[in-house]
Amino acid sequence: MQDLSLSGLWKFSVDQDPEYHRGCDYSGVPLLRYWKEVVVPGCWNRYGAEYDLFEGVCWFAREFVIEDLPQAAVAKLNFEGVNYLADVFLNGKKIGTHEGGYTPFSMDVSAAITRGINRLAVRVDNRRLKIKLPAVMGWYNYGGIHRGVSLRITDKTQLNEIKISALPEGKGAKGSVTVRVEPADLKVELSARIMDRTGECVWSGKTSGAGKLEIPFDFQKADLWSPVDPTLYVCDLELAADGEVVDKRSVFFGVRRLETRGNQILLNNEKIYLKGMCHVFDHPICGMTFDPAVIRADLDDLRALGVNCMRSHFPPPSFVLDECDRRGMMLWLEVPIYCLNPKSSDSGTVFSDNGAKSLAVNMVREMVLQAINHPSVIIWSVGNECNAEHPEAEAFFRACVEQVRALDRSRLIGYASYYGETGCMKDYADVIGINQYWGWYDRISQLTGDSLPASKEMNLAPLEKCLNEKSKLGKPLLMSEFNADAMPGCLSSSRDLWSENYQALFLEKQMEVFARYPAVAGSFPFCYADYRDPSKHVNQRWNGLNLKGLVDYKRKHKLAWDVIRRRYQA
Ligand code: ADA
Repeated sequence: MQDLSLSGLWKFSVDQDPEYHRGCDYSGVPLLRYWKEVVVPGCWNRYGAEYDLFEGVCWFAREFVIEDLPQAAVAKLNFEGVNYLADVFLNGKKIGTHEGGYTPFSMDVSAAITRGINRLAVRVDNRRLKIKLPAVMGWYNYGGIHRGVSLRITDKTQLNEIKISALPEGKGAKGSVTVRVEPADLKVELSARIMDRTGECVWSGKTSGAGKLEIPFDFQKADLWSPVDPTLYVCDLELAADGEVVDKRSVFFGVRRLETRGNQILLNNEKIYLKGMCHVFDHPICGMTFDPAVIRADLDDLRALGVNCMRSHFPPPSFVLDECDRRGMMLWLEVPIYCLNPKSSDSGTVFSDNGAKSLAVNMVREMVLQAINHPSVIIWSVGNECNAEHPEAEAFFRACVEQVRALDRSRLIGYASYYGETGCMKDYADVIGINQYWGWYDRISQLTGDSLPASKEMNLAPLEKCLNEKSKLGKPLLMSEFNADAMPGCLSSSRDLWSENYQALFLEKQMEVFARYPAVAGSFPFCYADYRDPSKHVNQRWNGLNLKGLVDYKRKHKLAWDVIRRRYQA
């Protein structure tokens, strides 16, 4: 078996006339002399100032050499994230198309791969009119192959969709290992061994069959995964065909149980408060490419704040999931089903469009399959601030929730509602997410940034009313977004709007309110760091960045950082 990273240097060119070049395939020709050399993963907006505002079609191409190719090779190209539409070509053959910018996908290239030099080309299109999800750009529309690329070659068959479910049982654990192998009619043998953190084998088992294979397991003594003690187990898998081992994988997992009881979230039977934080990853140097050094520094800073759960509008790459497993940082993962907002009176909306629905369901599927073995993931969220009250929304969200449940029943389903307008999601979600900005947007004009004379004071009465009402739903309430923008460095002893002082006061007051409602099981200030936000009007205050960060775009702390640290470390 061979694992090849295809991240690194690629050739890159902007397609200045995608219509004229329709049907082009640069994988059939030698590497292109006048193309620029760039690093993948990366966002093209960071490849040079001239690409910063570019939305369109770009081509990426590279060569790789395969010296040893088995007769019956199974070869899979794995992309961790390409924004937005990716057309993949290998050696002059179109392999496939993928839609969606933030979830991984793999393509079978067994029929196109060859011994010796291989030529790979990817056409990436991030034109806004082509983008269906997110429905509007609430974060910057960076283009490119912004996450890693790899190739896996095995002989005859390959391990796929590995799923390890493990729940505490008495003092031990009980669960199963499931895999899918292709081709589905080939008889294979699967063996698995589970090791604890000292490396001692706590269980081993075997099975044989074709297509989907499952081995149940249990072991007598298990250390549970929790933020305080994030114990991991590793499962070593071996797949054999005709008595010969053809594929091997090692998968980390944890043993823990999540459930809700009334308004509470329980982890391993104990009530837990989610000391959360939203994070829309963006950075002046790497854009939305999760640079390992940058995200690790962010996670260190989140730990210093006392944060135990992170929420993002889109799923992060796998190495971040690994990092969170090891650190005990819980995750609220969300697909970019973001701000789908048809009017309630309209019919034939995006919710009833079968293409949009199957795209949404597929994104959910890709998110869950990527993260299914990660104990840090506690919530699968199927969206943010959509019109879930719309009569057509019900079938749409039901399909998303059913997709989650078909793959995983061991985590909680979430949804971040607009000011508590949960619509159909109040029945489908296990936890009720409430995004609200009372005390902020009612006090400013978004167009000019000026204050509105109508509301001179911060008025949190509507927040209290909302919490009173929602507490009656009998489910945990998660304050999934709240904050005020603060211009970095703007200090004001009179706590003027847009100052760091007002933001600090806003968070203090909101948190004070939450503390009085036992149904509030977690709070997620929006957000950790300032980020590029095209939805914000450029005005007297906003400069293209969303300024709700507790740290600025370069990660310098604002005053609010300390407010949250005091609350969360208390
Ligand atoms: C919404 C949205 C966020 C952000 C926020 C804001 O709640 O979910 O992405 O745009 O508003 O800053 O206004």
